[in-house]
Order: sequence, then C-alpha cells, then structure tokens
Amino acid sequence: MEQKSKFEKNLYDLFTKTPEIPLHNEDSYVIFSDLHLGDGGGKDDFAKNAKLFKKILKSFYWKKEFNLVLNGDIEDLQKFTLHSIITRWKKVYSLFKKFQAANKLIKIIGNHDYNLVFINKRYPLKIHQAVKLNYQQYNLFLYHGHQAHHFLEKYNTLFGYIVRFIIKPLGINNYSTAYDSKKKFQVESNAYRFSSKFKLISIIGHTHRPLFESLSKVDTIKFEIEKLCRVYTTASIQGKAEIKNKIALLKEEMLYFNNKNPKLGLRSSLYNSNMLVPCLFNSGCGVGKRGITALEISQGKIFLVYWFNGNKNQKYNEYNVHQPERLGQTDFYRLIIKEETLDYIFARIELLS
Ligand SMILES: [Mn+2]
Repeated sequence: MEQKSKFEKNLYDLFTKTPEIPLHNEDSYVIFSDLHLGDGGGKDDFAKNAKLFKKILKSFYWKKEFNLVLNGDIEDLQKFTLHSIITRWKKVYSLFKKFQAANKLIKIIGNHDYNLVFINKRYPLKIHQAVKLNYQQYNLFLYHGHQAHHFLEKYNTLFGYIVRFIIKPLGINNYSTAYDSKKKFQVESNAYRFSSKFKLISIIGHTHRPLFESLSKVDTIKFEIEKLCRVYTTASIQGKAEIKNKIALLKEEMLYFNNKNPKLGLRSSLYNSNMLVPCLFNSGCGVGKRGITALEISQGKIFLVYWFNGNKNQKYNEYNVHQPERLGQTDFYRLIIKEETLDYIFARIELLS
C-alpha cells in the first residue's frame, strides 16, 4: 500500500469522519474565514470591517436566504479572551445565532479559535471540525486549512500560549505575518495535492490569500496577460491599442502585488504540475485593509466576491468583467471577482487530475 505522508493522513482522517450535507442547485452558501474578532481595541483586526460585515450579513446574505459558513479563525483566542470578544461583538453573535436558529449556520474551527473545542459548554454556537457538501458524485470539502500543516496542528495550543503571553505583551503586533510565506506555500500545496488526488474541491482559509480554481491573483494575472498577447497578433489597430493598455494595467497590478509580498509573488506558481487542477479554493479573509473577500455557492456556481466601502476610494481591478454592485443605499459594494459552474470545475478535476 502507498505510504501516506503525515499531512495527507491528517486530511484523510478528517475527510472520512466529516459528515456529508447534500448540495442542491437551489441551495446558497457564503463562506467567510479568518475574521479574527477581538476586544474592539487597537489590536482587534476585525474592528475596521465590523460595520461592513454586519451590514452584508443582515441586508444581503440573510435576506437572500444563504447558509452561512464560518470557516475558522473567527475569534482570535490567541490574542483575546472569549469573554472580551463576545462582550464587544454582541451584535455579530446575535446575527450568528439568528442563522443558527434557522439551521443556516456552519461554524468550523481554525487554529486561532481551536480552544473553543474545550470550552464549548459556555459557547453559543455549534462547532464543526469540517464539513462536506455533496454535489452529485463529488464533494466540496470545507476545512480551515491548518490541518494541512502538521506542525501547527500538533503544537497549536502551545503556539496560542506563546502568542498570548509572550508575543502580545512584548507588543509584537503582526505575528500573523510572521507566519511566513514558506508555510503558506506548504499549506496550499499540501491541500492542493490532497484535493487533486481524491478528485474533490477543497475550500480553505488560514493563509488569508484568496484562491479560485487553485489560482492566486498573480497566477490569474499571468494567464490573462498570456491570453491577451495571443489575441494581440490578430487584433485591429484599435484593438491592439486597447490590449496594450490592458496589459500595462495588469503589469502594474502584478508589480504592486509582488512588491507587497515579494516571496509569495515568486512562489506563485506553486503547483509543480503542468496541468493545473482547479481543486483548491480559499475565501481569503475578513481583516483586509480595503474590505472582505468571500466565496459564494449558489445555483450550481461558485463565486469569489469582494465587499468594500466605496467611500474609501477603492481601487478595484479595471480588467474585471463585472462592475461592483452597490448594496441598497449604503456605501458598500459587492464585486464578483471570479465565477464558474461546479459542473465545469468537477469535469476538469475528473479529467486533469
Ligand atoms: Mn488560521
């Protein structure tokens, strides 16, 4: 028998013990991860997006009858006590409870809120380790993602104490970024290999980097540039000018991103296969400076969306197919960054992996 590596065994065990929920075309799910709720103070990463988050839950996802999936690291128990979090974000919890009462909440644990497993008697929400959505003969496997890195899984509690009692008092603020790009890369590439091997879609969080069909933003831009270069040769004079413009914008976007994450940028072509299998998705995070990313599943399709405050003079990609849509009379906008049908994605997973 083939020897399973440690991460693969972790994920395989998790997969086999996770219950299945049937996914029909009329079902809608929204998946958020890594909100990092804190005590509302200066070190609370969620605070700046709190208003936006509450509004979109209430006025968009609840109204449209979405199921709400919270895919890990919702509370930051490595920095704050549960009591301080629940006290500060009462309104957020009453929204969560509203979804739960309607049987529309799936709360999955991550590494920052792992201790909920031990204190769940006082905790108002039901906790899952992972969830499987069963679509025809295929599965979408939803888990936070830290399980794809065995060190973090095993020493998580210890790591939590180190952060809370050693790093935090020292005033080292962004320990999350200390969770460096090499480990992010490892988590993504392990989750990718696992999903590809077992022909499923994995939906993770944890690395804070949105992925759609196994592609990061930089990967997507590269493919887009290549595609445009091909079209360029046969385009009209006007078409050529437009393509040139578009490529310049894309290059600027890529440079911006690479400067921000120099190591990640270089490592963006993660998956050492020639055939990229579109099996890995990541909802990104809720602590972005400029907004919140999420994955949506509805009517047999999956979407990567970006919610932001239009007042903050948002710069959104001008090469996007979609225009941002305003949420009622609010300052908040929803932009579809990517979309694809599950049928097409699973067909490619079946054929390419
Ligand atoms: Mn995490």
